[in-house]
Amino acid sequence: MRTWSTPLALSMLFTLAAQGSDGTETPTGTRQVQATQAAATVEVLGILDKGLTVTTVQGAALEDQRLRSADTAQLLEDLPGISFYTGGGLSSLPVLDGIADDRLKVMVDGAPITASCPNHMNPALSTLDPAAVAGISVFAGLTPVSQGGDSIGGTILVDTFRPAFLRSGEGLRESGSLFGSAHSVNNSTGFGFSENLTGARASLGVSGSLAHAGDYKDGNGNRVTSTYYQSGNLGLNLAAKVGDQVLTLHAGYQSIPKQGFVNQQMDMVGNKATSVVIGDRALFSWGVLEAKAYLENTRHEMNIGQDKATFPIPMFMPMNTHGTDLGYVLKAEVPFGQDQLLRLGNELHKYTLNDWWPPVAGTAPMMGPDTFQSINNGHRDQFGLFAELESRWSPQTITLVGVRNDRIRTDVGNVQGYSDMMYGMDADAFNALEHARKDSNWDLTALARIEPTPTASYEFGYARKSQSPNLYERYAWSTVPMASSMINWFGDFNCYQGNPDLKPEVADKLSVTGAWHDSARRAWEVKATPYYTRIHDFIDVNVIGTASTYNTLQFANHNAELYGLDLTAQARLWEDSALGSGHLRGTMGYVRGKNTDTGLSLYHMMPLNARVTLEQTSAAWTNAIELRAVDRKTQVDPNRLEPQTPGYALVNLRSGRHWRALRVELGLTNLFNKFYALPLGGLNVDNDMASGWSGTLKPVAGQGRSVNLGATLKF
Ligand SMILES: [Cu+2]
Repeated sequence: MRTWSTPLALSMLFTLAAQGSDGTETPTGTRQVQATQAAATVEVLGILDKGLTVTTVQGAALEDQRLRSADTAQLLEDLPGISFYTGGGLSSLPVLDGIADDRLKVMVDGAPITASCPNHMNPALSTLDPAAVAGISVFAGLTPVSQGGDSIGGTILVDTFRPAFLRSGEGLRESGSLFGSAHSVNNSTGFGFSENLTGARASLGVSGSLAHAGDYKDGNGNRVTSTYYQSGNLGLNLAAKVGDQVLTLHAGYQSIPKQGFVNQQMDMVGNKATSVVIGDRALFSWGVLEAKAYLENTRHEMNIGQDKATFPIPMFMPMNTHGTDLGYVLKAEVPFGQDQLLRLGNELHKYTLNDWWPPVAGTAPMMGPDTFQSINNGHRDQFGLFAELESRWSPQTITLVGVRNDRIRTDVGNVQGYSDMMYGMDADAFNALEHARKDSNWDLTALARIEPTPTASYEFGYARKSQSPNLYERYAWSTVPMASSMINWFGDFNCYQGNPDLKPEVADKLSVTGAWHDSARRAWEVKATPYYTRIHDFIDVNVIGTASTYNTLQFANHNAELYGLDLTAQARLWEDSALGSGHLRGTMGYVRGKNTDTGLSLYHMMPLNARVTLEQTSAAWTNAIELRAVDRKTQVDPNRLEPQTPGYALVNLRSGRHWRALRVELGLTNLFNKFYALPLGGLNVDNDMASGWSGTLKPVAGQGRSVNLGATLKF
């Protein structure tokens, strides 16, 4: 049997199947032998986790990365095609090849988590600490239907846990880690621990962390208000091996008592998230069956936070959100012979949302005397079915074809505003409408991977992906700016209104990835992914009102196109010399997006950007210098009054040393203390608020120079 040997061939999706066949337990009996053989075939095929466009971050790279930021999404920052809408220090929204936020499918331990906030302050990756992450896989190119569904962008899979077991008779193994980090730019500190007990039949893991930061300073030494945060996380993982099955349980709890949002009028003043995921992976003579069920519960509170409360005209306004994600995922993997693998799946995802804003005494009729119901008893239910066939035609040629249907039903109850006088007309009009909507969305993927020579491989194909609107896009109902300015996950200070007649988005994507390397895949590699996506019924906006510093926008279907190029390259410069070994790595991303109805640029397109890292490693040391360069942002969306941002270049240094189980890292980011504007950071609403709404909205500035210290002790 042949195994793929790309540098990215880091298996994670099939870890459990491998454990069934790697000799930790000697199989006895024919049925078990068949089951292990089936699992082995699943393992060897598996284009999913070994494809050219799948990138996995784990191990040392992950440990390095998490000493740098308390924001879990930032673990992905070195990957090609990735950028971030920034806002809160823990809650940035990833963008993959120009497609952002909840258009990406993000799964934490197999469970999708929906942001439950009209500003998307609590997206999936913000619900756990970076230290809890055991591995991340990113599907950036053509996402297989088994990894997609109700998403037009790529897929990000985060695992906090990979069950492992000892051989019988090896007793019990205890392992764990302690870590701490500190950053001078915002006086942040982070602490965490993990503790694992592993036996032959069961394993147990617990982890916890605390993170705290003040406001950061920009390159001019000015404090960027409302960039502080504080969070606490706890995780529990259990796994048990019962015959040919592995049962898992993951439970997580997170509290974020405060997190400032410099590009929003509101801050997070409380967020509690609890999650439970149970899983069962079973080997049968016919293949592998995986079942997962999850429940995630988020209680979210917004108001103006500690910085905004000190401004001349503090505008207190409590806003509460409660969301739950409940569902299951069933996947069967059935090998046919040695060369074909059929995947069948079914999933159900029931999301519920309530968003209500209590009255503020003395402010009627604007903000009282009643409770404002933004989303009342909202539901978004997804029922998906898929089939996917992976075929190996020769050791050099693999194809994958899949089809998937998702039925999405959305609905909300009737609403009321703070007062009849100001909000009654809108509420009556909305309540008179039929709210329930049903969509039936079809996805298709057809891709091939070929390796014509030992020094080149190509992956190419076509994907059609669909996504229904989120609840705010369909049902945010108020036309009063006081209320519609709160519906905004773009950081652009505009007012947003929903549109119950929105249709699902349908994206057609063509993509090819070419990878060229030396035959041993050690000395060098260059990888390029050009892509083109046409999106039918893309949910963009129409301008329905203008004011001096903002527009009132309504979500509306438009046609759009996106195209771009992701490039990565790496080379070994020297090895085994007195200086250890040296590597040069680089990534570059280019993307353009256009509303083809209006000819305008799509919002928040990351300008051309590149990162080059020279790294020197020896037995104990890792030293690196990194250059990050970002071009001017000139492609902007005038409908959102999006500002241009200047180009910039940053230099970062880091040095790490091991002493047995202790690793210490010292880093210097933004070495020259360069002042720069974040191209996807939105507008600094705080400054405008502090100046009594004088109308000076500027892009949010990035972090100035920071001395960073991190240490990890493993035992
Ligand atoms: Cu919020």
